[in-house]
Amino acid sequence: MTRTNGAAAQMLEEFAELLALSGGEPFKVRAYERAARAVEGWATDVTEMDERDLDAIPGVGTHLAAKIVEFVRTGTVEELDELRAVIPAGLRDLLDVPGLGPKRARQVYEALGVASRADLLDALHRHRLRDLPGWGARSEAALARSVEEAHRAGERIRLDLALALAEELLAGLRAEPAVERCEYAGSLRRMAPTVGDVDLLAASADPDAVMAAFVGLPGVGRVLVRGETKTSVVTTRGVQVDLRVVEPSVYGAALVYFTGSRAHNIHLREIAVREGRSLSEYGLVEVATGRVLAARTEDDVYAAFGLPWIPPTLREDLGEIEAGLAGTLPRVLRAADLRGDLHTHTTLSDGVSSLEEMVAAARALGYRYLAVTDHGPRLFPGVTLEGVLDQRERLRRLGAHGSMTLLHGTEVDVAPDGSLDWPDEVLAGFDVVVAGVHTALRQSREAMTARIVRALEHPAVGVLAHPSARALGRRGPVDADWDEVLAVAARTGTALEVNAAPDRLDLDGPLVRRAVEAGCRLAVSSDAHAASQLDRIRVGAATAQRGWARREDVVTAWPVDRLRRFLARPRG
Ligand code: DGT
Ligand code: CA
Ligand code: CA
Repeated sequence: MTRTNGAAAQMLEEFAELLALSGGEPFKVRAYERAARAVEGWATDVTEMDERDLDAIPGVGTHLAAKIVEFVRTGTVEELDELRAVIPAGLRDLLDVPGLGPKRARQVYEALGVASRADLLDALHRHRLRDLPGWGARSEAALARSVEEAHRAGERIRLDLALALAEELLAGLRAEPAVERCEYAGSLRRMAPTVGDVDLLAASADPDAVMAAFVGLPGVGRVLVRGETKTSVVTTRGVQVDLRVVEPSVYGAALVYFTGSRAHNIHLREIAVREGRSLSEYGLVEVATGRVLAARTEDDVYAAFGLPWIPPTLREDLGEIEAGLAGTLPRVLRAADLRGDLHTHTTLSDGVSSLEEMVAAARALGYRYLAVTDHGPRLFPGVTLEGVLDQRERLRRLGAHGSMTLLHGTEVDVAPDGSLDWPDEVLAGFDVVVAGVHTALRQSREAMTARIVRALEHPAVGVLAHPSARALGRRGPVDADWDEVLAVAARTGTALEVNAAPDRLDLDGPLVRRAVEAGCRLAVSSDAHAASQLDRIRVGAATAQRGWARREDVVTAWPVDRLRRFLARPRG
């Protein structure tokens, strides 16, 4: 994705928000949201497109094409400026309050004058919402809970955005001759779903030159701290970035230290102290003599503890040090082990790339197989059986050439009672059925567990998509009895997805670990809605690593024949 497409997408999203707040028609709001997703995923830079090219992007009609052209030409859109002027800024902040939504944000503004988050907290404390039409004590309490949860999550940054930023900054640093090596560290290197800030580490004999280059990089805004060893800045988009510079001879020790986690470091340091040693960002040192035992590489540092190199995704002090010492640390899944993808969309439902483009992109990545799994009619009423069978036919023709296996699948919606889109005989005709919960997410634990179990027990369902249905920064996981869900998935042989969409990462590390321990199979998939999004599975692999998944546990890493036998087996 290019920067301009991202900026144009943001403009369209803001439009959607403001339209929603000003009481705009829901279909119009959705049109802007859909266009934003399409523009973001579009491969050609919008600056190189005229109105007619833009019109050809799915979801972008002549009306929105004109707005994008105006935005590219002038940097803003007049109609958007007018909306901005009439809607209070504080009211817009309310849209980020999980569980409120534009309609209710407008309602509390008009009825109670709530025009900021502070106003909302105040109104919640005084129980002023429960008497509004359509509210009650229960919905008031639910909102209070979600405001509290969001507050706890703080202003953390999504992993994919932090990764893109870090890679851009590192490319800038690598162009500076004084930089010998540099990479990202901290929670970003551990591939946590969200990160508090971006930590970078560089090796150099000339820290001044590195710091000077760093503060001059494009996108760097305010400088918070500038020192010999550490400089902290805030980017123009408000993300804090810390850069540490160390001597090349201690790079490995510094990398261990700044990768963390804090708990992992503390555990290592305790072992060192017991052995008359000290561990810091400058190395592992023998206290009695001051001799440096290890510092240059991470391998050296871990080896001095009698440990194998531990992948950063495992460094959470959740048993990885004990397992390393005992020689039982598993060889976890690697991104390169993945051979294809079991969850992707095309323009048949809500994707922005055509079937042909998705297939070509998967071929270019060297995949052994690709499953195309457009939504069924429950979520996308425009998807007809005729359209699906036509897609199947086109897929078979595309698959006739070349060595990549093409699987025809569908992503079905699991209804509140656990039933699925399509009659059973239609479901049986797909190579793979991916089933996911998308609506009615606040069911009770009993109802939600029964709903998921029914989907797992359906003979045609091969994969349970994004099992917890969480949306990072917006909503937490559904309430389900996970022990029960995992036991049923293990018994029926239904794979649980590790969905790599950046706002999902679902299952996440802790649930992956429980799933592996329960004997479940996993499927790492991209849920790509654009050809450019297939490479998300890299982050999916990291998420599976965080749960100690081995290659053996992950069906998307299996040879195609074994995968096909797995998918063909009736479940239940
Ligand atoms: P974040 O930024 O909240 O997502 O999490 P981290 O893990 O990136 O934390 P951060 O940025 O505060 O520090 C980066 C790493 O530096 C951290 O993972 C471990 C190391 N570190 C920082 N402060 C301390 C400390 O006081 N003690 C120890 N042992 N390690 C520290
Ligand atoms: Ca950090
Ligand atoms: Ca930091």
